[in-house]
Amino acid sequence: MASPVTWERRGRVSVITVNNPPVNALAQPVREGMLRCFNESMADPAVEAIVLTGGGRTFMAGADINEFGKPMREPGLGKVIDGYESSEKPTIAAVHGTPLGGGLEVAMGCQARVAHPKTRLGLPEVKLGLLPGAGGTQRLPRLVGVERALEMITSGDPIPAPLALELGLVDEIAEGDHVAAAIAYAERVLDGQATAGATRARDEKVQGVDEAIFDKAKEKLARVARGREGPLRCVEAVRGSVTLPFDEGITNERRLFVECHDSEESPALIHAFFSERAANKIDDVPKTTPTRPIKSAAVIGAGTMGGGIAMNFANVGIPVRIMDTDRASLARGLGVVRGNYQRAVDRGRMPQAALDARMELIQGVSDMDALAEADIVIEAVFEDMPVKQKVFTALDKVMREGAILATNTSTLDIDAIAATTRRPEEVIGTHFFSPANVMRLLEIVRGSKTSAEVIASAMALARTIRKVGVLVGNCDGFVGNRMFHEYIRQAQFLVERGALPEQVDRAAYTFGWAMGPLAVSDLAGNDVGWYIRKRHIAEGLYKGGGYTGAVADALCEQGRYGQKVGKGWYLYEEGSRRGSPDPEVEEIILRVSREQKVNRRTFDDEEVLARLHGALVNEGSRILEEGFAQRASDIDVIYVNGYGYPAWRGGPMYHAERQGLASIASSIAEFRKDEPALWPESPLLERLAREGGSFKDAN
Ligand code: 3H9
Repeated sequence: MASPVTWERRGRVSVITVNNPPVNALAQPVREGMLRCFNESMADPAVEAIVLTGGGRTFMAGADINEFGKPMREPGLGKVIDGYESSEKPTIAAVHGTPLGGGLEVAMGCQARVAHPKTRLGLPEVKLGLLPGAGGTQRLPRLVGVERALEMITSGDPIPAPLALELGLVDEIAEGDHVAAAIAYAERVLDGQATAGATRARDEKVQGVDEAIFDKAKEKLARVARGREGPLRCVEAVRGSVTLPFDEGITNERRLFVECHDSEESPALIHAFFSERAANKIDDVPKTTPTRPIKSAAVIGAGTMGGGIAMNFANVGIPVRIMDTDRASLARGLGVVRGNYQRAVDRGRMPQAALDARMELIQGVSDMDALAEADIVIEAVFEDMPVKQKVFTALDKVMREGAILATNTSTLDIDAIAATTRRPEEVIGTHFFSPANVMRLLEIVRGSKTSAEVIASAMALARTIRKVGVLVGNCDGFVGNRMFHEYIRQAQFLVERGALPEQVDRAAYTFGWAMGPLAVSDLAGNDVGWYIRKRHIAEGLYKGGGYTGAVADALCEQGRYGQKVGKGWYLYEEGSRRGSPDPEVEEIILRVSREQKVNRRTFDDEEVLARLHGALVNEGSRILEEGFAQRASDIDVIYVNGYGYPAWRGGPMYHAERQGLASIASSIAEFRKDEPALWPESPLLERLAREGGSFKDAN
């Protein structure tokens, strides 16, 4: 097989090019090829300098993530980098695209770096539960200083080329072609011109560092990382750049890298990375399906959701009209949007000019005719079928041919909405998660008639507005909320039978969830769940028992709708989002338990988690076998990006496999004995548990 790395001589300079599409990952054949081309260039007396570059869309975007978890195949990346760094012939990296992770480590190993102006450089390993393991934690601090290196390595966020130049991470920004610029740079080095230098990063000194910076960084990270070790190990590795000679720093980095690699969080985060990419693939909607350009958008409803959805469009330069028939609501909604941007400006995250530009793109209108020419319209009105159907009947009359008609419903039947139009193939669900301008998930719901082109266009739109789109089927609550419904039912059950809200939430939070289930209800509004429970009762969902909403109903009857009114499952002080336990809630709980003639008992945290997670996995498995999710990993993507499930645990389905499906199925079977209506059977889960199978086999 042809090597993915080639070299050619251009005058005195050897240009070594890596071609391993799509992102030039540093797989074993690449490492071998880089070493071979280097050795051949060194052996050629006509070569006086070496330029290393990547073909296609980017310089190397890192190690090949598929290789982790398998035995390392020689040559290791460190060995390759050592060659380029210690070379007697100057080595220059010509970078473009996204030199990330091992890719940036290679570039830092070269003796100078010339960058295309649009390059973004970074060490994102921490996002995969790893740390830069090919010298990055030792070379970056030497090039940009310890403080900046710590920030880049512990956040994993890339920096743009102009900043990299300012910090000394790159030596020059190319004006034209970056490879030609790197060759010219090499020529200047060879000619000894003062404007160009080629030095070894390892020889730079890190000086004047107050070591307290490391403990402070760890303290800060421990609060956010909550149980994760990877970010803390990153700090320890960078500390080595100050306290140890270079080679010992490298040994220390390697030891910490291996610890990360062998941890539980790294494979889980790698699963999350690949799952996100897999979600893009849809069996019956091939990549070649045409997509419709979306150059203008419209949103119906100027509430919190509508405003948040509109911001997504404005953020990427797409003009958007928000419609609300009530002028006061419209003005209030636009005010909230402006307020959100203003907060970003006040915190220094956005310049004032960007606020102005984005507000310019958002136009409030009170007449549906004003939306007619939009490429997509997203309805975000009250979650009520007749209300939504009325909107769609009107949209069908007004919207131009070829427009996509989307609903932001979080639970309702897309087909029943589409049926009110003469174009059900153009109707799709785009379920945003609150706050819609922040949460990354976009559940894309296909109706029975939605066309492949509309599905492909909605998936493409998700990427354009920087969301993670996951295609799901049309069932009550779709994937995320259908599972969440079971999870909340368990949380309510626990409270009704003996636990207190703070115990349930603490167990979930300690596991790593962003918030416990009852705190989430307070945030979303307890009235929302109440409304849905009433609908479910009317639809006969609890005819066979299994209703656990009595305490939640009692809270709502007393107006305890959650954060927005200052009280719900918890009590909220004016302006605070952090609730504290309220003795009044405890009284309500005890009263309801008495009324239900429940003998309250204690639950340990292990059982709390077994019930919460058992409910999620059981329902996830049912969704999978009913075909409403394409694959188990899609469910993980939904939970990590839309529900605050800890990414470093991979997702509920991944975590379940890790725990063992047999043990989960057996706990569920135990729970089912006492509460059959709460634990509907999942034949798939039971079969996989019996046969030792994996959800992957069921995709
Ligand atoms: C590392 O470097 C460790 C070292 O420090 C130490 C070593 C000793 N490997 O995201 P996209 C695939 S850790 C394998 O859709 P985009 C991806 O799965 C690594 N495959 O494109 C997808 O495949 P498919 C540090 C990779 O343009 C395809 O490429 N580096 C890798 O939106 C396109 O990806 C990172 O963590 C990889 N490293 O974004 C960078 N990267 O088409 C991770 C991508 O079959 N990568 N693929 O679904 C990224 O952040 C983005 O992919 C990137 C491109 C920004 C590069």
